[in-house]
Amino acid sequence: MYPPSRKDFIALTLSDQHSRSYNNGKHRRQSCWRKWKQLSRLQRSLILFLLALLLICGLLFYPSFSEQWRVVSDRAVREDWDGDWERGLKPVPPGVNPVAGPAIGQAGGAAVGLAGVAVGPELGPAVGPGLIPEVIPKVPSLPKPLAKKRPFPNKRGPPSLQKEWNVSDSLVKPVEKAEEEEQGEKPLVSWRRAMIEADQATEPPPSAHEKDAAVPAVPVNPEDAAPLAPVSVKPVDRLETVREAFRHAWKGYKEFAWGHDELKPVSKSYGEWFGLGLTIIDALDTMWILGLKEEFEEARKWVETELSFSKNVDVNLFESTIRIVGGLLSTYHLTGDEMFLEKAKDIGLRLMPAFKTPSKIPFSDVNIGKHTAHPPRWTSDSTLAEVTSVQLEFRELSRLTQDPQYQEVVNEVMRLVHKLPGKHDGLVPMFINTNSGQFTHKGVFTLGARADSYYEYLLKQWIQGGKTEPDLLEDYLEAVEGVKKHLLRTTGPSRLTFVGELNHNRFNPKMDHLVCFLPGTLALGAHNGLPEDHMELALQLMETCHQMYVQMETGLSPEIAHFNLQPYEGRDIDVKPSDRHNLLRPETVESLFYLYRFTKETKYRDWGWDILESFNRYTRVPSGGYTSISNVRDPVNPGPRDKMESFFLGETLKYLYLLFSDDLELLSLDKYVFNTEAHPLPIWQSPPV
Ligand code: DMJ
Repeated sequence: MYPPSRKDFIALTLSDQHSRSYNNGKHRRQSCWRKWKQLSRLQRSLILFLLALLLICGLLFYPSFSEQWRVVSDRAVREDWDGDWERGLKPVPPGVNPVAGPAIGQAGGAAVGLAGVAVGPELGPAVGPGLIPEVIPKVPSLPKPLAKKRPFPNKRGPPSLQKEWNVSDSLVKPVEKAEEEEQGEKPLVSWRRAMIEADQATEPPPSAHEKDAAVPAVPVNPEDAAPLAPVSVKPVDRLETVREAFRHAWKGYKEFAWGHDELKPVSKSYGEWFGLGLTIIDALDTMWILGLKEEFEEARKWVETELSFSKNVDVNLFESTIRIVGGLLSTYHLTGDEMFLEKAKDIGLRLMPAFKTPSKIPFSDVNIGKHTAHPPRWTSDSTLAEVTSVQLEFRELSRLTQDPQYQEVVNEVMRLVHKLPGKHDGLVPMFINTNSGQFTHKGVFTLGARADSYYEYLLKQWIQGGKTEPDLLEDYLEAVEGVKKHLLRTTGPSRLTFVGELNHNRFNPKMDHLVCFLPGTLALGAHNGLPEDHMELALQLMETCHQMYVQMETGLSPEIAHFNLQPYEGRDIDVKPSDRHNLLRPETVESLFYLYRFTKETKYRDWGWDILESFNRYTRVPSGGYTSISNVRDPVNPGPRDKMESFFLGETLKYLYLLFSDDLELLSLDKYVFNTEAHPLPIWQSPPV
């Protein structure tokens, strides 16, 4: 053998490598094939099946993957555009003339926007001579915060398949149609999901002035915006709008919660509290007042045939008294139908065991089936507002039945509290012990939760009884002085008057929305001859409660507001994250009703109208019902809580209706006194015995 030359060596090496790799490949292929042949027939079929499946999936999903990529790249462009929006370069939607004024969300902004809006009786804000758009149609079911972005064409279908908009569509769009469109065009998987969709391709949020001036829905296409022909528009009928809201709420309740306590409108189900059809009973007199005969009849039938109090169930004395006893008694008065009185007697009697306590201060809970009562598991205390806010109803029950036992037990509570030490210039602590009959947790004084309706019922019992019970008046007058002395302050920036809380001599500038019953109560007192400065205070507090709505981005008040006492510019109202919810509460519209009745100032109606519009905008659920929300500061996602409290129908809508009604004799405040759940009871013609 001769040694190979360098060239030969390279050639040999290459050929060797080649043949090795070739041989290796060949070998691999052969061994793969051998392995394949070694597999059982079943294994081979399985592998072939999986491969085929993969291929099919690939073919099926390819278009949607590519669409997603396209959306992602579109969104990048949109975010740029939205960024402009948030930075203040807000695009003006076609058809809306820009109006100078502070942006909503800035302190006082929306309030300024209200100025100059002319409103006639039962008419909405005028937007131009002879052009008052119908507002019922303008009842969006969900927030539609961002603009339908024309620069980014809708890729879901060819233009010919997209909905055509025209002027008459946008100006006079019936509610049903609006709902159909919302449901039809963007199927609702859930509310939250729907809002995500609204985010991506809907209309811009209305600015303060748009909202206030009741500007009609804006056509999305600039060409459509041109007014081609005169459009016939109907005047706003505020009363009809309230009726429509009621019907919408009732629709949801009827469909998903009939016979149960509360509607859960988003999940289309119900919540049970006492299992007594609370919403039906709470809403009875509202239906009667609103003239909703059909709805009233079906509710009446349910009460007559289905409602039974013979149930082994614990109910809260206060809640069942103000909602059930109050609701049944007021409906009896309005209709003269004895069936309601019989039912009221039945539940009234079943609640009586609550008063069998060592102190005569009632327990909070009663089992209406077993005729037993007890305090909550963790304490023998009762809430002060609860034990002192069942009096109007029990007293009326005695008058109607001529059975004194009801009024005796509640009058005894008032006598005890009247002479009880521990008040602070008429202000009461929040708890009272059912054994000792003494105040507990002394040192905290509030006009909000747990104390609120104590003050309200002092005045209202005095009025109910024909102003003949001096202790009630004395306690009320002293309490108002106590409020002025200890709880009243004004904010630094805008001098808003508010009622704070006292916590062991430390002032806390915190006010519950619940306190907004106070302007109405103070005004009612002044109307009944109490000092004129009560009325002045009522007007100031009404303004503050109004600001608690208009300074929020949704136009709805938070549950609790904190006020700024610092003497410098800034926001008057701060809301802590945990206080940002709105439960569809009535107190502000309740006070607006009283103030309108006593002053006839149309601004109170306009404020109420704005609140109704905000409820429609942010709390209305398309399939029926309204929901409490978690965040009044977030119009994009107010966070539906899936609960419609019975007081929305019992109180909120009723007070709105009465606020807009020109018939001042409809439940005249000289003839009726409203219980704390808005159920009107007659003022007695003869003094109590
Ligand atoms: C209602 O049940 C009554 O108005 C009560 O006095 C307070 N809470 C709710 C409404 O907010």
